[in-house]
Order: sequence, then C-alpha cells, then structure tokens
Amino acid sequence: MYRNGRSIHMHIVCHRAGTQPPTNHRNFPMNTAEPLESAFARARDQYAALGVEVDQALASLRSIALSLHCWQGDDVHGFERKPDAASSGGIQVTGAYPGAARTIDELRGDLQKAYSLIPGSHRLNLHAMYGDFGSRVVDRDQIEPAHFLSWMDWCREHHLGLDFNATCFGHPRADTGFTLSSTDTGIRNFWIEHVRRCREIGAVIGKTLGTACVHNLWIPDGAKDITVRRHLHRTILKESLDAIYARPYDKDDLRDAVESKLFGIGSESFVVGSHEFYMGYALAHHLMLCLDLGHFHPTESVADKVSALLHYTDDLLLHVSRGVRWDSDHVVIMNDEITTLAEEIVRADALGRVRIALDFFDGSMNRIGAWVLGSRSTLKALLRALLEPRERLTALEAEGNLFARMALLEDLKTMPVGVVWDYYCSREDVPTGEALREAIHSYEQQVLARRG
Ligand code: RNT
Ligand code: ZN
Repeated sequence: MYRNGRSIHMHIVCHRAGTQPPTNHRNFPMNTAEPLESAFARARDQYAALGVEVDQALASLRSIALSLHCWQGDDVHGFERKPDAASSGGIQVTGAYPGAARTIDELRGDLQKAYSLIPGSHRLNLHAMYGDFGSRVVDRDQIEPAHFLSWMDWCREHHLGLDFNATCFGHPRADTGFTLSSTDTGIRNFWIEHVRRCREIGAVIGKTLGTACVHNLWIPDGAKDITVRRHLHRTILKESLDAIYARPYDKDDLRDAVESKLFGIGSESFVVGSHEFYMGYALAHHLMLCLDLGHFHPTESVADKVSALLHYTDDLLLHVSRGVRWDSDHVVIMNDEITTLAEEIVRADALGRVRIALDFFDGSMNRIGAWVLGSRSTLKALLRALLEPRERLTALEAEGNLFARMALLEDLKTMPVGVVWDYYCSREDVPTGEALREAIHSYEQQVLARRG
C-alpha cells in the first residue's frame, strides 16, 4: 500500500517511565501523557459501547480523497508569462507572509511537504494558469494537454489523482467583469475556447491517470452596481455553456462541475452565475453542481443542501472553505459549518457521491501550514461524523425520544475523537500537535526562508 509514494507501516513506540517523551520512528514526540495505544484502546471501547466500530470508521476515513488546491501555495498567481497585469476577477488574497512558491518546482516541493503531513491518499486540484509553459507566452485560448504533461507525470509519481479548473479571471479579457456572459462576441468566444480546451485537458488527465478528472468552472461575471440586463447576461451565459458542454466525454475520464457564487469584490450587486442559475443548468444537463461553503448567505446551511440535491443529481462537488465577512476563502477550521456538512454527508450515506475539494487562500501565514490545517480539519470533521452512533440516534429519533437524541449528540461532542485522530495520524505516519507545528516551522526555516 502506498501513500504519496512511500510504503505505509504502523509504528507506535509506547511511553516508558523515566525516558524521553515518547516518539514515533520519525522522531516526532507524541501528544499524550498516556501511551497512545492504550488511550486508543479505551476510546475504541467507549465507542464500541455505543455501537460504533472505530476500525470501520478509520477505514472509511482512509478512503476519502481530498482534492488539494494548488493555488494556496502562491496566492493564486500561477505560472503564466503575462504580457500585462490584469484584474483579480473578484477574488483577492491578502497577506504578505514570506515564502510563497515562485516556480513549478517550488510549488511541487511545497505540495509534497503538505501531503506528507496529511493522513491518507489525496488528489491535486490544478488551475489552468499553473501550466508548465516554460518561458513561452501561451494565452488561455492556446493551452493544450502538452502544457500539463509534467503535472500528470508528477501526479503519477506521487500517486495522486488530478482535477482541473478553467482560469477565467486574472486576464485582460476579464477586465470588464464579464467573460462567458459578455455581450462582446470576441471576449465571449475567447473564453468559450479556453474552457473547451480545459475540458479536453481534463479528459486527457483522467484517461492518463486512470481516475476521472473533475473539471470545475467558476467565472467572475457580475457587476458592482444595479444592472438592468440581468436576463440578457444569463441568456448569453447559458448559450456559452451550451457551446462548451456540447462535446461529450467519457465520464470515466471527465466529470464537469459548475460553481455558483453570491457576490464578489466588484460584483456586489449582480452575479450572473448565481446558485439558482447553475443549479438549474446542472440538473437540466446532468453536470455536477459545486457548492462552495463561502458562496452563500451567512445563515444559509450548505450542509442542508446535500440531502436535498442528492435526490436530483448523482454526485456533488464541494469547495470546502470558510467565509468571513466579505471573504469567502479563509483557511478551513473545524467549525459548525464543516462539522454539520460532514455529518450530513455521512448520515446520507453519500461519501461515494460527494467529491471534496479545498478552496481557500491565505497569504498571511505559512502557506503549507494553511494547506495542512485546512485539510486536517476537514478530515477530522469527517472522522467525527463517521464515529457517530448512527443506528442508536436513528432509533431514538424514530421512537420520538427527542431528549435522549439531543443528550447523546451532546455527549458525542466530548467523546475522545482526538485520541482516535492521533492514533490514525500515527498509523499513517504523520505527526500531530507540537511535532506538526515543528515540522512546519523547520520547513519554513530550511526551505521557505531561502526564497527572496
Ligand atoms: C471563487 C471560487 C473559485 C476560486 C478558485 C480559485 O470565488 O471559489 O472556486 O476560488 O477557482
Ligand atoms: Zn470555490
């Protein structure tokens, strides 16, 4: 069995009185005073008493592949030779923490570090602007599978599936705020060509790596102020999508997703690709709908949409993110949004029908740390959901014993999920606690600090 190219072997060294703090074989000190193995055995018994099989939960967790977004590593810059500077397209990265990746090799090194600190086997999510263009200027309507061959090789080498995204922002032809819904035929056709090529690249990626590539489409189209031609822009977007998705691909190679948004910077009053627009389009055309946790009203529950939409669509794409005020892309932490989302997926028995991608970017902290923390928080939320005594909760609800249902749900919050998590990390050969912080710190000192 492989994880990121290394063979997995379990190794737990128990604490011996009077010796150094216990470590695993990679010399990471462990968190707990009690030997992890015996703490885990007690936790397993506690869960078993509720009818929960911890080993089964861990096996399910191990099978979940998160799609890690390449754009956290360099603040959504990409590797294009840009003839001129262009607008951000409604997304903005703040923060000037040193050490952002400047080249493909640096980004790959950082990603490798991040994967080595996240338990499990995962995927990579690439944006079109991260192609291997060398020193050539390759405009977006000229990109080809050849520009992504080195990424495919890298992913194969590291046992990673690869997902893909059209990049319809950060380009002079996106400066009006409209791309696929532009009233300018030249602009619209340029972007249609770009997205068509991205789907083709995605299909090549899926076929080459033997695991379907999810191609997600998000466009920045919208306007700052009151717009009177909303219907017209949506008509144009629909026509563009029809042109883009006219070409069928084998679903084993390519899965198409479309992502809505509520508002962006510079598109506060009108977003062409709203939730209703894309939900309608995706359901009518059998595409995947992408729900980004930061793209809805603050009191709207994305979790609640899962069991509704899964009645009408085979699968869903999630962009796990954290909205704070105007920003939809803060680093994911284990908050209510993510824990209820995980619960909804697990309770609906929908792990096999949901693709989980990460989507946040923070330039104010160690970027590898941000990747790792967001990924681990997502996995931890999923683990907590997998450790729920589903049968018991279901029975209490069916009996109408609503007090007991609530009391059990409250008890679960203080069950030893942390011990199970630490055990899982140890088994997967990744550090926890202080050792994790130390691993991020030493990579910063040894690698990131050397970047100008
Ligand atoms: C923007 C969307 C989109 C982007 C990435 C970079 O609001 O969330 O998914 O974050 O494509
Ligand atoms: Zn997103």
